[in-house]
Amino acid sequence: MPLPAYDPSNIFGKILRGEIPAHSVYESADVLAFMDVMPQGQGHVLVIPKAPARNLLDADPVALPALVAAVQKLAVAVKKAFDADGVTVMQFNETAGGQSVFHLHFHVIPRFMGTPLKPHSGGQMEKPEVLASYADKIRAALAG
Ligand code: DGP
Repeated sequence: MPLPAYDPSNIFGKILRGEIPAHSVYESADVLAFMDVMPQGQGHVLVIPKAPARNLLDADPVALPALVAAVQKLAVAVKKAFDADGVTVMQFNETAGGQSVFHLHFHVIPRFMGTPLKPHSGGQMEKPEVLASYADKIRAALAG
């Protein structure tokens, strides 16, 4: 089946255009990182390219090095920010692949021994003040 075209009305497209708010933690010319509103664990960050791409299947390979470098930067930062034991990086493609927002993104989640992840897109919205406190810690780790 052919891949549908990128639809700029997706929620991450709106965040990129500043049409809806997000708790941003990192921005470069190519990439934005912000807190997931339905975190699967404390400090769950999403890293997205600014260039339009539905997912990894249609992304311009030219955009990937900067994106993956940012994923690494955020993985190191969340591990430090939360003194985590490890970090899980996830990425989903198309509905059958578990994707629900159709702008390419990587999930970066600090992990703690013995603490399972909450369900993916579990529908549990985190309180804005909690997301803001996570974002503060990650920005501090990036700055330090
Ligand atoms: P995926 O299934 O990989 O497409 O995951 C999409 C993630 O996006 C999911 O973990 C929940 C998160 N999410 C959904 N809507 C919003 C939103 O409006 N703002 C933010 N920050 N995250 C969102």
